[in-house]
Amino acid sequence: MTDSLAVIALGSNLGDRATTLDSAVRALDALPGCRVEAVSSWHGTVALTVDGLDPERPAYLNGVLLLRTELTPHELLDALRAIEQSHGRERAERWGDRTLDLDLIAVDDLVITSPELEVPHPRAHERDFVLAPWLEVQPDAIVPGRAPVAELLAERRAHEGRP
Ligand code: A4P
Ligand code: MG
Repeated sequence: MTDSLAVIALGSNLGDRATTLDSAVRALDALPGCRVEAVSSWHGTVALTVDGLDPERPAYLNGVLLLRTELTPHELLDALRAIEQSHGRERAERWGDRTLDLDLIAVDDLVITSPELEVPHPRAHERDFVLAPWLEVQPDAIVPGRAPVAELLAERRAHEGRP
């Protein structure tokens, strides 16, 4: 059986965030045919809402992990949804506060466009809270169809005038 390397982004801004993220890592490693290969550090980030960055909202902890998997991307998406549910995730508003968000960022160099799954994740390339931890675990990563993660992050930082 061939396996794939999936890039998964984790986020939490409610409850005991680090405990939740650590528990999600264990749940992903316990999935059939899956093994966690690398986990970034947890980055504290300002909440991005549909109206922009909002420091008044509870701050997020974000991270990225690499998962070696025998599951198909759709099977993996279903598994991510189940793990979110088992960690108390409730869907209220789009980009609202959440105990756990698991997004499938990339799977090898696949490009998937289906109603329920888009890979690479359509907003990953413009989000520091995905790119920075991703770079940590995979310094030579490329967003399929776009550019190297290091380049995207450097461009964003140059633009914002940050170091
Ligand atoms: N879906 C399609 N493609 C994917 C994919 N590659 N990975 C569909 C995961 N899901 C994918 O997602 C909505 C639907 O997208 C799913 O049913 C799935 O079929 P959701 O998790 O139910 O809802 P959501 O997360 O609120 O929406 P969305 O648009 O995925 O939000 P994002 O883009 O994930 O953003 N601020 C900070 N600082 N840190 C964060 O982590 N996260 C968000 C959520 C907003 N602000 C944030 C953060
Ligand atoms: Mg999501």
